[in-house]
Amino acid sequence: MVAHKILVLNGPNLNLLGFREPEVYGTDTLEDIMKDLRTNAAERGVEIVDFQSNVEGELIDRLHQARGEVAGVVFNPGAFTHYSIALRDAIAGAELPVVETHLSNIHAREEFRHKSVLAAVCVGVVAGFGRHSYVVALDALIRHLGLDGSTGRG
Ligand code: CA2
Repeated sequence: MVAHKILVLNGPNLNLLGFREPEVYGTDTLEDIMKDLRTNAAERGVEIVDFQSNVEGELIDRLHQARGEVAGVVFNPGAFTHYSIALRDAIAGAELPVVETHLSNIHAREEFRHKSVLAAVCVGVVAGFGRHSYVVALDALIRHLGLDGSTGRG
């Protein structure tokens, strides 16, 4: 395992960021967000690998592949958050710390978004800070893993 490598995984429709519904999701593209995150991570000695897919099975395959490849995962599962038991099983099986991450505050939105079927198998959840959610999630994961020189979980 390469200890200082973190996977940032993005689920369905996140490839549309910056192009549609800017009033909900802002004007930054996913590439803008990933570029900033890569710079932020590099300053802390961490390498980011990222992957986006609209296909549930591809996200599952990427989680399987991540085992032994990265130290942890920042994951915005998009709408799969609310109903994908298959992704929940993949996260549990990956035996990696995963931080569920959302741009929007899912609890302040439609009721069907309040429920996450993934949160219970993640180490934590960050939601509601727009693009900064990814930075907060990355920071929390780095600290959780003790990559910042701390002892881990806090
Ligand atoms: O707030 C988040 O990050 C979400 O994971 C975003 C998902 C949504 O289904 C979750 O409930 C919360 C949506 C992904 C982005 O979808 C777009 C749709 C149209 C235009 C731009 C993005």
